[in-house]
Amino acid sequence: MWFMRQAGRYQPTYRALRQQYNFMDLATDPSLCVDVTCRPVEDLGVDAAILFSDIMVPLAPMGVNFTIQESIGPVIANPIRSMRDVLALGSVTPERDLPYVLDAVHGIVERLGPIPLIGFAGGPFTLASYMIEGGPSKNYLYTKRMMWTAPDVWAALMTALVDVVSTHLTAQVKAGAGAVQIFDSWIGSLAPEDYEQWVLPYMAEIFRRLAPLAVPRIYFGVGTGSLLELMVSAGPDVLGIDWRVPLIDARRRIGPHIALQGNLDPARVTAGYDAVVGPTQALLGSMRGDPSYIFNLGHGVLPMTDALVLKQLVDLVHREGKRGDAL
Ligand code: 1CP
Repeated sequence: MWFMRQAGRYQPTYRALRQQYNFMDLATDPSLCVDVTCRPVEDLGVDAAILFSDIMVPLAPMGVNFTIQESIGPVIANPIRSMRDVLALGSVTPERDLPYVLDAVHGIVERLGPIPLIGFAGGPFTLASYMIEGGPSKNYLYTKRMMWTAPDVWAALMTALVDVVSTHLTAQVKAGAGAVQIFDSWIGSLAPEDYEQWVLPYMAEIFRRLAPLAVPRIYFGVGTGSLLELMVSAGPDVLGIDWRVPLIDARRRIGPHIALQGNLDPARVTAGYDAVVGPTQALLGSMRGDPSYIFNLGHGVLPMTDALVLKQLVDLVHREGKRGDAL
């Protein structure tokens, strides 16, 4: 078990650090990054770390000019809207352009010993949506309009992103990450036929390129109830889903040959431990004897979460897991 966003604002220690440093300071200073990544593992007792970074970080050396703004997220000064914009993007060599990420991976792996580190990147659709919209979006209008009305620009952008995502993840694994997760958080905004035509071929190419690394490849998105089978056909080893689909239904739909990850509603954890126990036991019970299952929330830990309740949840899952030992 581990939590998406297990390092973040719900931690008093993280909030204190953010008084002194902005987000990118933390992500680009290897010793701070090691500390922020390892803290939740040491405090909560989860079974894996996830690199403290952001999906936008590898886009900086391409020339994407962004800031991470408080309670908004990434905001981009020069949104990508034309072929000229796409052609102006640089390529990324992680060892040259993102040395701080790889230094942090080395430091984390050394500090954590046997506990695995999960490296990550954004999915090309989700990255493209920030690049094209210029920030978080509700309807993804510029993104969808590019897909439908400028397919050559879309293909050029997605092809460039396939390269960045694949090389960035490969470099993280070579530096010591033991698994990777692709956060394609916003693909749930797409109709299945649009996902299949405009996103799936690029995702399949990424998973093909990562296969020789022989580490588990996790694929996660939000609101993906109508996309599960298509996501599996992209070729991941693990499918991460949110709380809107019961895991047991997902298992029936995707068959036994892929691991599942999820999916307690993160809002539950903000409602106190009493609101967490029953649903967690039910979730674990539904997955008892499952061929391959990783406990997580259905999306990231929310900032208003009580760190103590999260710790109690970790202990509960570990206790129940031992009791069910087939878990
Ligand atoms: O100032 C702050 O402290 C900002 C909050 C914050 C944090 C803690 C942002 C801004 N990013 C992060 C870290 C982060 N981002 C991690 C750390 C590792 C961990 O999980 O512990 C990860 C994996 C991400 C990945 C990320 N960034 C995603 C995919 C995961 C998801 O939540 O769906 C997305 C969509 C982003 C964009 C982003 N960065 C930050 C915010 C607030 C957002 C979301 C904005 C939006 O709603 O569109």
